[in-house]
Amino acid sequence: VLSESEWQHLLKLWEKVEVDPSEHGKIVLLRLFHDNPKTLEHFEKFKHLKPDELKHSEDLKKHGNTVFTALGKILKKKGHHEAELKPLALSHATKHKIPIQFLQDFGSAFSHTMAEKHPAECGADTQAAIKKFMDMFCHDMAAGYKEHGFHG
Ligand code: MNH
Repeated sequence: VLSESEWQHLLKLWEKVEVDPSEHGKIVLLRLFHDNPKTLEHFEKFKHLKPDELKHSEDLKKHGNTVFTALGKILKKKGHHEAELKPLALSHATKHKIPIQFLQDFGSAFSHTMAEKHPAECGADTQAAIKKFMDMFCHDMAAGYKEHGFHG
């Protein structure tokens, strides 16, 4: 459970993200694919691209926007995100089949990217809040996965 001040740190950081969610999403996804190349294999639409094509892909920006718009909606619920997580758990368990480990890797890529791009908004308190938030997200997604019989 996050404290009110931890949520406030996250919401303040998110104001920076919202200036350009597609660019933020793209950078985090590129970092995820670099850190764990297995994650890329799950994307039919990206896995055949050459590194240079991936880096300049408009479609990756579009997907980055999709992911970060969803993440922002979840964040703004400050823990009351059951309704937002339900469809995500369903699609990521049964359609995309994304192991929880990959969601954790996404969390690390997200946290590292934020620290690099927004150092002023990413002090120790905010970094700890990001970790708590992503841990909660992964925990709740895992619970959703189990309901669909996926033990990723
Ligand atoms: Mn993910 C599609 C949100 C992490 C793989 N993802 C989507 C969609 C949303 C989304 C929204 C579009 C609607 C849907 O299919 O449910 N995804 C997220 C969020 C996180 C996330 C908020 C983390 C936070 N997703 C991941 C990770 C992977 C992944 C990590 C793989 C390693 N997601 C996918 C794939 C699709 C998808 C694959 C389908 C993409 C497509 O072909 O359009």
